[in-house]
Amino acid sequence: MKKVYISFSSDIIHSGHINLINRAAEYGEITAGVMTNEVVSSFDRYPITSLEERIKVLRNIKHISHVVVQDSLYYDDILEELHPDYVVHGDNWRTGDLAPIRQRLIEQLARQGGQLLEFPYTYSESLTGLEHSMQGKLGLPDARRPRLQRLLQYDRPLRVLEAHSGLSALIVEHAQAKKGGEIRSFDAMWVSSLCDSTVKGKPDIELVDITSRLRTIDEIMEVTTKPIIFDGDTGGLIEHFVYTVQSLERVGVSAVIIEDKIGLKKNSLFGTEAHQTQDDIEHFCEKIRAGKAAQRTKEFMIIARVESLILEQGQEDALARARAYVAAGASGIMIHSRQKTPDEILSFCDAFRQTDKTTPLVVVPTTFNSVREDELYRHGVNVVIYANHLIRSAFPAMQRTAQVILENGRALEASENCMGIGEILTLIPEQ
Ligand code: SPV
Ligand code: MG
Repeated sequence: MKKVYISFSSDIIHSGHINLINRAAEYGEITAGVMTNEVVSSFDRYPITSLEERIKVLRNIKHISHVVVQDSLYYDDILEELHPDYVVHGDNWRTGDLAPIRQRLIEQLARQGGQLLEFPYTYSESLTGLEHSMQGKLGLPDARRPRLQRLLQYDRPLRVLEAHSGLSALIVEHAQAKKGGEIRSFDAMWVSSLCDSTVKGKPDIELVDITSRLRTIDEIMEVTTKPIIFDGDTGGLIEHFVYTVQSLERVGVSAVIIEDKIGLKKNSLFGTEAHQTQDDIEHFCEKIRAGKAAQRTKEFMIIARVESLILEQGQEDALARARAYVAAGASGIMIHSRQKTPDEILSFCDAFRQTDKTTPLVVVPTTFNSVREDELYRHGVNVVIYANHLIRSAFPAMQRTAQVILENGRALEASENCMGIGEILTLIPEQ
């Protein structure tokens, strides 16, 4: 009996797949591969159903004899292990993002003495509608909120970029880069207090109130599906924070990060140049405990942000605080620094990981921006937040355009910096 391999990324098994399976069955015994959520979401939407459910569905399809997990976009490992005579695929991947994967598969099959069989891919109008509605569901609060916890299971650090409006959030949602055979995208969005204040022309001092911050979140939620991490500043009064937690959960935010400062908060990147007071450990632990007790969903995360390095209190203080906050129930620790090199962050992470292997660690490499995600991951970091880069890149572009119009008394010279009218009109398609 010849061996046939087909890999599945979709969580909707439709008649097109069944046609493919029936044709493949004419060539031999079928092993079906199920791509992990991590692999699927690197080039398609995040699956609505779990890996386990998708395995179960495939196991129960006539003609499928075995089901295996495919944990890479590439077929290399699976081919080494299975040595199939045939790999079957729809013919819809000859161009586009998956074309390099197809090419590498063909080369490896040639070396192993196998063959790629491509059959016409059939996809009906009604399936397009179903796909659209699945995409919409991913953005609903109950589907969005738990996803951050699931993404934290990935064997890589999560990449998070700031969003301060619907439009900037769409950029985070859709940005993609192909690098070294990998398709990269952002995993989640950071609703930064700095950016949410700056875009409103206000300083980052907890002046923009929670009602306004929730409006920003709502704008973002309306047009995107990726999980949201909310910058909760100090969390405010404990008596207020418990309400904030519930409001954030209700709208579908996945995590809030609160920093251990008290009184008038200033942005951390001022460091000791601005007067800032660190909260005492016990009071901040009480805030964490109150927030955890108030939350209504099990997946919502309250991440405690340690400001000891910012306020030059040293690593031992940072470690003592981080451990106390975890003991108080914090779902993760964010450690912040304004050094130009990542040394103090890496040193903290190494020391923290000696006694705590599991609590998620979050960093914000704004000043120490030469460090790469993989180096941070090697030191135990789970989430890397690019906290202010969209607003910092948008502002100089807008400023330059205003200047050029003034200098020339007309807009012609500014046009080269601007998107075309046709493009802006169709940038946001109607539903
Ligand atoms: C923010 O983005 O608002 C932050 C990160 O809190 S930082 O500006 O570095 O303090
Ligand atoms: Mg902030």
